[in-house]
Amino acid sequence: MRIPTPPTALRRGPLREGAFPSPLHEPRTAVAIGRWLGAALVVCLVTGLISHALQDWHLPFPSRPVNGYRFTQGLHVISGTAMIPLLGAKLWTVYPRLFAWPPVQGVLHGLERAGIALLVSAVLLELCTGLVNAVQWYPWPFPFRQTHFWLAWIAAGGLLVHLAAKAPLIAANWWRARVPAVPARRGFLFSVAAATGLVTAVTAGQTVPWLRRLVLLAPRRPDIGPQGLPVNKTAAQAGTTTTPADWRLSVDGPRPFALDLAELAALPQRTVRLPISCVEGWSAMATWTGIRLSDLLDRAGIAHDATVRVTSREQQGDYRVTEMAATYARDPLTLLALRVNGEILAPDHGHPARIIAPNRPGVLQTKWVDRLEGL
Ligand SMILES: Nc1nc2c(c(=O)[nH]1)N[C@H]1C(S)=C(S)[C@@H](COP(=O)(O)O)O[C@H]1N2
Ligand SMILES: [Mo]
Repeated sequence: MRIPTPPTALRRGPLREGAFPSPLHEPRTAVAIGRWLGAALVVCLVTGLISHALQDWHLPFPSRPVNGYRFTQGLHVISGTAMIPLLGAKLWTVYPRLFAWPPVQGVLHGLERAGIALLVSAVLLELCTGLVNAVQWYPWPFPFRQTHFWLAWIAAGGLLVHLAAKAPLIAANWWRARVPAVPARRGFLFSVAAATGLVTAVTAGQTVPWLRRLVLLAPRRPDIGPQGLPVNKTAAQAGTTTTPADWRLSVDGPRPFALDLAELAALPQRTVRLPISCVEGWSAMATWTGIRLSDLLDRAGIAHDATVRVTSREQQGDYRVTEMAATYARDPLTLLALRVNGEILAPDHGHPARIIAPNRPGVLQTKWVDRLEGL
């Protein structure tokens, strides 16, 4: 088959013959990197869906294992971060194809190229917004969570179409032994793997304890913050720096009651070890002391299977109210905590009282709680 070339006038820059001399712009390299990228994308998608199911769909997840969300969300941010160098390498490998001639060779080819454009844009946007969110910066006017969610579906759909369109090429290049050797390929793949490993190693310490000493690039160190625990929203940001003298916790149910801090502190206290696992990828274990939520609910006569609404003293903010399914509210480890790591809660950690429950996203661990209601 004669490969069409661009008209003479256009044969310059990336359209000139031999514009891309590297031998690595070839399918076997693309397939090798694509496999890692695809695996990271699947892990990222599944763990992301778990996070959405917990935060937005209120699916009945179990409250154990206590570290479940810490694990899945840690993996989400780790796999997403690893995708950045992998995607860079993959795009570099295939980008000469952008300048293929003619640009569109028919309806199917045109559709395939449009699909790839959609896939690449969705993944790039997803990774950029995810990364920027992980450093707690929201410089755009659209809601992050919904955008991140829908882009993920576009990326997943785009990937399926891409895999289907490229299936024969992928199959032909799957096994190294069946394709011609390219001298620089091993070195290149090794460098890509090393770069990915390095990026992972210097960021994963925000959630993986034994990588903590390597955490150079992660936005947060899990052991730095008041009382040895990072803070997402500070009391100053929430407008809750001082607790009013007449503060009370109200519990609304068939037998409603209200208690001040001294009365709460006089109730039987429990101590639990539970992590805060932030959706932004950091997590940290802490020792919490407070009243079993279940004890407070029982005292108000709230039914065992009731969902519980938790309200914060914070006036505004997306996380001032949470609804907690009975599986969490009735877990013996779920506390209305008054202390952390042996000290009275600092204002930044939710003084005078906050929720701590097992296997929950950090955003649902409401701080500055002043009201509980059975629904
Ligand atoms: N009322 C209220 N509670 C809140 C938040 C908030 O913005 N408002 N942020 C949540 C988030 S995103 C996280 S990760 C945890 C962090 O708890 P910490 O700051 O005590 O570590 O608090 C959660 N509780
Ligand atoms: Mo968070």
